[in-house]
Order: sequence, then C-alpha cells, then structure tokens
Amino acid sequence: MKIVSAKVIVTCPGRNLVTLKIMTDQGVHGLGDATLNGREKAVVAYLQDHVIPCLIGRDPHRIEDIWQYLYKGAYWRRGPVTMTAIGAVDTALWDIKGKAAGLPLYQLLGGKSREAVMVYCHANGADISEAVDSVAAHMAQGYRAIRAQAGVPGLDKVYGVPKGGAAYEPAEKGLPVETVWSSEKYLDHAPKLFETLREKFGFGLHLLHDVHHRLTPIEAARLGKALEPLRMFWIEDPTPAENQDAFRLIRQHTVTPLAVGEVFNSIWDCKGLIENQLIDYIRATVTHAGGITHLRKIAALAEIYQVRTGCHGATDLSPVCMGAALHFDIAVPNFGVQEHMPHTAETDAVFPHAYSYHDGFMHPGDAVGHGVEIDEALAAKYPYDPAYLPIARLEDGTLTSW
Ligand code: EZ4
Ligand code: CO
Repeated sequence: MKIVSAKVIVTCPGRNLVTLKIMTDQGVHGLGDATLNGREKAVVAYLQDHVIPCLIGRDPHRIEDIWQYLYKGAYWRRGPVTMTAIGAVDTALWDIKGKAAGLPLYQLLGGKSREAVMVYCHANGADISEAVDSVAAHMAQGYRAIRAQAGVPGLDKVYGVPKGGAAYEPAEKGLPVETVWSSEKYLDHAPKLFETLREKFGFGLHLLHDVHHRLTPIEAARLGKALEPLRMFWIEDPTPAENQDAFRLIRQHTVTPLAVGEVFNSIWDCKGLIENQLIDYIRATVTHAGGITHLRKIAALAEIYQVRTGCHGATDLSPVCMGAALHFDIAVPNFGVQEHMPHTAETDAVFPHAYSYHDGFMHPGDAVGHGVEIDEALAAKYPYDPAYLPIARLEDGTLTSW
C-alpha cells in the first residue's frame, strides 16, 4: 500500500477544527485531528508545507517508522505545533491500518481491557447554587464523574464558567478576551463549592476540578488540603507544570489526587512527574501528544508507577480525536477516566462517528479504524473563523496564567 495524497480540511461548525486526510492507492483513507486551539493555521502550514510532501509514496503500514521519520527527521524536536502535526499523521495511519485489517482500532492496540470508558462531564455555574443545579442535571444524564467549576464573587469571568449557564467553550471570536484573576478570592471560595456538592449529593459521585495552572505551589497545597475531606477524584493543573519540582511541594502537604498534562506534547514533559510519582493522572491526549503511537509510550511509562490516564477531551479536540482516544481508553491497562465535552450538533453532523455515550460511559463502537469520518461538503459550509483563548491578568494588571 502507498500514500498517494493528503489534504488538510479546516472547518468551523461552531469552533475551528483541523483535520488531516491521508489517501492511499488502495482507496482506503485515514483521518487525524490536527486542531491546536488558537494556533490552528500554524499546524495547517506545518502539515501542508513540510509534512505532506514527505508522506507521498510511503507505505502507510509503517506507522512507527513514519513517526520516527517526522520526529527525528525534523531535527527541531517537540513543541505543540510539530507534535500536533505528527499526531494527526499517526492517527490517520492507525485509522488506515484498522480499515485495511477490517478491525476497530482497539483490536490493534491489544483488544478491550474493559467493557466501556468512564467519562467525566463539565458542570458549571455563575455561583454555587447554579453549579449545584448543573451537577444535578448531569447526574440525571447518568454521569458518574463530574467536573465542577463556579464563578467567584468579585471576579467577572472565571475559567470554565460562561455567562448565562451555557456550555463552556474554550475560545472566543476575535482577539484574546482579557479576564481578571485573584487567587485569594478563588481560594476562599472553591472549597465551599465542593462542601456544598458533598452535602447535597453525598460521596457516591466522582468530583473533579480544574485549577487551570492558576496557583503557586504553596497555594495549590492549601487548596489540596482544604479539599481533602471532600475526597476529590482529582484536582487538575494546580500550578503550571514547567517546574515539575513544584509538585513535590504540593505532595508534601496533601493526598488530594493530582492530574496534569493537557498542554504536554511529549513523554519528556511527563517523565519527571511520573517517575517521581508526583501525579496520579496523566492528561496528555492523542492530538497534542504525537498520536496513538506516542501516547501509548506515555501510558506504558505511567503504568509501572500506577499513574492512570485521564485524556484531555475538550471541544477543541475534534470528534476524530474523541474517536481515537476512546479506542485507546478501552484498550490501555491503566485507564483512569476520559474527559467528555459534547460537541455541537453541527460538529457531530460534519464528523459522523461510531462512538456513543450511554449512562456515564462511552464506547468507541465497532466500525473499522477509529470510526470517525468527515462530511467534506458540509465541512466546506463552515469557513475558518479566527478565535483565541482568553488571557488573564491579576487585579493590578500583571499578566498571569490563564
Ligand atoms: O482550557 O482545551 O480540562 N480542560 C481544559 C480545557 C482547556 C482548553 C484549551 O484550549 O482545561 O477547557
Ligand atoms: Co484542563
């Protein structure tokens, strides 16, 4: 089999999504997600100008060799743009291999390790009482694991909480929106949200929370400690992870489980946190961490330290990523949980897929490959519409982590 052509499809059915489609001489094609929120066109150019010309004529079955060729061959290693591009190629090649073999992707990854994939959803509210209602509504849909975020008194806009109770969408049209952040206000408020949720719903539900890189290590330790009696499933990204030693400090103070890694793009970002047992869940995912091939290596490293996976699954990862991630999740031995933010109906229509949600769990389906396709005619009706992630400043105007 040979790769004869490849193209990049950009569409905006509610938000910008980038898809790589690789075609072969046997009529089999594969799809990979190449979406890097707010920097979409950089990956498009990387693929079109530097990757696709190198793919033509290659045997798509040689997934590992092509991965190494794109990684080592670039000389300039790692980084979100490069690794997203490699991830898209890799995902498309696994899709092709599955289709050629007549098997769903999870069979190629060793088969099912479980019957279905536990997913967590997002509940949010402008205040605690709205967040409580949102958690109740998601419990009614069957979710066993729920991430809760609430507005903070005195702060106008808070990560994860849109205006008017709508589903949260992590990008806004036009130039970056500016938000104001105060760790002091947040730290006084966040434990109250989870105290209220436990009072209301008891301990039979997994509760998660995303701190979104906002705190210093000692502040994160304080939050972990305050949340300990509430027995969180995890707190996510308590502090930025460039300095991995920060997590040692947090660990010295709290047994609240930690999840890190949605912005990671290689095993080198994960290595210290995993080997030193500084985290409990690794959140790297297919699209941004070099595809199925590289994510498997991250998971294998994590497995020997009893660190479990918790793949990023926000709406800025396309249904192609979701499909591939669910095959990975159902096969990997050290699975923890999968994030699930449902896409808009428009997005689901552009990307017909075999995966499904039922009663708190998802299943990748039994279609061959990863089971996600793209309706190119429909995709063309939604042209690219520039959008950015917001930025955050402290109350005195200092730029901080969003
Ligand atoms: O802010 O994917 O856990 N989920 C998240 C996401 C991220 C977005 C960034 O593009 O933190 O909502
Ligand atoms: Co997050």
